[in-house]
Amino acid sequence: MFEKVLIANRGEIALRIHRACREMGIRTVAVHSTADANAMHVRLADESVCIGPAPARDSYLNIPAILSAAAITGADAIHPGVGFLSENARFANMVAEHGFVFIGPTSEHLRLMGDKVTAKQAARDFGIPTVPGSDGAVADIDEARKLADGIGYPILIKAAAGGGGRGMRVAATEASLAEAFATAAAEARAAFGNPQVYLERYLGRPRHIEVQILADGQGGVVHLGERDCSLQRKHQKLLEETPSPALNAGERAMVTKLATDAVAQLGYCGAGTLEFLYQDSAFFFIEMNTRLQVEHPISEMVTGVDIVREQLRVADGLPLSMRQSDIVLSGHAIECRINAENSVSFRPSPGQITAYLAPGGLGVRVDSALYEGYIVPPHYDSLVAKLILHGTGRNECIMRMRRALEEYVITGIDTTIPLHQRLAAEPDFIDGNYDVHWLERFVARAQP
Ligand code: MV4
Repeated sequence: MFEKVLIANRGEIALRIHRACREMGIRTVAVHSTADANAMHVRLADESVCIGPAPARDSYLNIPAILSAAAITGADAIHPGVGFLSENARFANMVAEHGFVFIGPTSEHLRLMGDKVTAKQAARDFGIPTVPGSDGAVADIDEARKLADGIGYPILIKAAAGGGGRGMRVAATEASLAEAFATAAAEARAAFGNPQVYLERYLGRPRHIEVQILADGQGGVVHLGERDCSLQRKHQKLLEETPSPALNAGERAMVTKLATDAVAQLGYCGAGTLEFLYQDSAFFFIEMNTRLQVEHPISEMVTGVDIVREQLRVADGLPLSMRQSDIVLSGHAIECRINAENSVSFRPSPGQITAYLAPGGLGVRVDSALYEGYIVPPHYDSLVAKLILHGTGRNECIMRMRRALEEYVITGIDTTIPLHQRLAAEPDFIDGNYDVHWLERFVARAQP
């Protein structure tokens, strides 16, 4: 096993990776920007290296600085965490070229899934249903018009390099197709430097269901069930739960089998997530995330599997430490993402934490790098804590969520805790009755 791992990330996820390393006897190297000199991930790591000024492009995205930090500290491997460089194929290549192990899949798999057109093609080749649409990128508006006639309106135009909703436009009828096509392509070019777009039939009220996979590239492939991530605002997830309240056992068995069979055929190695839209009892693959995900703890809570530990093992050439038959999906788990934002206006709320007391007790996990006196910097993602609850059933889990939210003290900044408390009291949420658009309408009701 590796002796020393450099963690190329910050905040709660850097801490999460550090914890897995520590429990495996692996020493850790933290890297940080000047804004994060006093961050918890720096304090807990065995060593730390400042890699640049506050803006992420100068520090957490600064590839030469990160590789230099790995070289001077003698690290064996680099864990990219989530976001930042975690799905960057060029970075994965450079890590290997410099003699370090990239803790993640191969750069070929990163590249294949980074382009949504090739990802969708691969999924179809592996027998996974996808949303009816164009067979790959669409060259121009004339081709788009012809294809759209066959697919049927409403049509959704998506960026090949996209994800996270950027470069996406709906055309309700042919009258709006030309403008939607041009806007999506222009937005894709500006955001990703790649104007390629493709067409899909627009699903009006889907749920976002994703399957957590672990694979060792030696024939070992397991799933850890699905997560329902439909509660999003502006493509930012707010709360995730597993199992999905929308699926029955047959649907769960089907989608997890589709995902594991595809990942086995792909020869994938690492942790991965296949994203599906679910509507009218049908699943449609949309994307694959080739990294650890923010919401991974809920899958850990219902399985007892340490996902980061398995990532480290398979990156070192070891097999997965379990088979599918060893995994029991037990009870229900919910993650509340706590952001440094006002819970009504969603304005960012960086600043100093004046008091901090995290909840505890049975079935409660808190992944956070906050502490009293810490100053939340304004430069990064606003996620400051993940409150993860487990219960024997969904009702118990929601009661525990209410109890833990009530206990949680974070003062000095605004957080999304009050929003989670409103959500926990909302009949539609309690009934599991929501789609990907539900949260936008819910938060609109609270606007002054
Ligand atoms: C869709 C869709 C409806 N129909 N595709 C948004 C982000 C991207 N990753 C996929 N997205 C969607 N794709 C078709 N054919 C609706 C969405 C969508 C969405 C998906 C998941 C979670 C939240 C969402 C919010 C708005 C739209």
